[in-house]
Amino acid sequence: MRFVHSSEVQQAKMQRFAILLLFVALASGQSRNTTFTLFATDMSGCDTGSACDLHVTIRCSSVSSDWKICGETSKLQDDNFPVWPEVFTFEHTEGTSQRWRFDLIDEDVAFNDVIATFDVIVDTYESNAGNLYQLPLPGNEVKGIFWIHRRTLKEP
Ligand SMILES: *[C@@H]1O[C@H](CO)[C@@H](O)[C@H](O)[C@H]1NC(C)=O
Ligand SMILES: [Ca+2]
Ligand SMILES: [Ca+2]
Repeated sequence: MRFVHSSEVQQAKMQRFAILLLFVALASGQSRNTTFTLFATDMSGCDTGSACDLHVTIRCSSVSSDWKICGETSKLQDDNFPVWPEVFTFEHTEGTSQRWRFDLIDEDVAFNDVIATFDVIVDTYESNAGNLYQLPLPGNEVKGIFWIHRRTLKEP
């Protein structure tokens, strides 16, 4: 009968831990910045008798950070094809469950309505080769398409 020396057990544990760390490092890839602007097309149904009055708030979360506000556009009055001027840049690390949540909000006299919420898995967004990411509104009342426009910033 052979007794395993405690330092051998310790060593085996260390090895397992090192392998685990390696997997985490491999699964969560490199960080890089991703830049986009936002627009919407063919909006309708926000108000009776006038066009939509839209702005967007962006919330983000990841495996290491709870939901927080991380961006907001300006408010564009009476515009069913709003093109928000703000340029957003966020750092993305693959494999860290990063999410963006876009709330599309219509301004009203009495109160503002969140007319649509879009959840985007950033890994999925980033693996998409195109420059335009299309998010149709699911609602019956307010219709339209919300777009994320990937931008490439020139190196300085
Ligand atoms: C992303 O941009 C910020 C602000 O310009 C910068 O501090 C950061 O180092 C950049 N991250 C990467 C991974 O390039
Ligand atoms: Ca209006
Ligand atoms: Ca309105």
